[in-house]
Amino acid sequence: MNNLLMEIENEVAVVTINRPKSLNALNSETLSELKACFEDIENRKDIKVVILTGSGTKAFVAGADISEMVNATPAEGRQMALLAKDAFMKLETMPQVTIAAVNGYALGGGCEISMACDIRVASDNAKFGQPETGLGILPGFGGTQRLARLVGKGRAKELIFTCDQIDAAEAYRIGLANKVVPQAELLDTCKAMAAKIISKGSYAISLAKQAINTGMDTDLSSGLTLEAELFGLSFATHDKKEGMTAFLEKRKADLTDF
Ligand code: DAK
Repeated sequence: MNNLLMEIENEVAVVTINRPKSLNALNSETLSELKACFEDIENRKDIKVVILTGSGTKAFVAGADISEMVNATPAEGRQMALLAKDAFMKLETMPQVTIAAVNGYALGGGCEISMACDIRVASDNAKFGQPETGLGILPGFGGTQRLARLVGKGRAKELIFTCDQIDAAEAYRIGLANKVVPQAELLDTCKAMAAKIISKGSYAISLAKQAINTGMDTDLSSGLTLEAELFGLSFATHDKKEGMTAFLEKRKADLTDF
């Protein structure tokens, strides 16, 4: 991989987009590597949480690579769109929990890839924004859909129509960031959150993720039906038996399913 770094420790994979000279902008090669990386991770049992971040202290991801897009043909644009769609969908639907460690600018495709993660933790210097309409395009990596779902239609429209950048505190206030921490504490905060998540039932978490993701895209009744099905499935697991038995026996549960 030319543009990604991956470190695995304690069942946590830290995936770093590593193009600091262009503020980690997403070119086709990086999108292709992200797709392959996420396909690999989704089938691994030794990784339970993925932390996605950008290299350096200035940017998480400053968007799609404008220098590549400027002269791209429609066919190349289409190819890029398909790559990104596959990579972002994998990120969103993989059974592992995904945390975006937003360590600086998260603009355009950068904001969009952070929104395909389950949780966003921002450093205090982070800036979020969707500047696409200023470039004559609209957000094309899911921004119109995921931003509206996360912060509501009115705020999403304001951000997309004005191209305003918002700081980490404002992102937290509107529900785009789950937490804001000093930059020096960003990765440790994400790792601590990952450890807490890993101590719970990983299979149950993957079912809950599926219920939330699918349920948000459907009506309440269908979402509740899906929840009931997945709830039933969790009763077939070792973790359900162990978790409840451990509670009754007043001991710590040994949860192992994934
Ligand atoms: N692409 C390519 N290079 C970039 C870049 C980007 N998005 N962002 C920054 N860089 C490069 C700069 O060109 C500069 O390179 P050199 O001049 O040093 O060679 C280097 O990174 C440092 O950037 P600056 O010198 O500009 O640094 P500043 O501190 O002055 O400004 C900034 C930082 C983040 C405010 C500024 O760099 C900036 O505004 N960057 C562009 C942000 C942006 O507009 N991003 C959105 C891109 S549009 C698609 C779907 C979706 C998309 C595309 C296609 N399909 C369906 C096919 C998504 C589009 C977008 O994301």
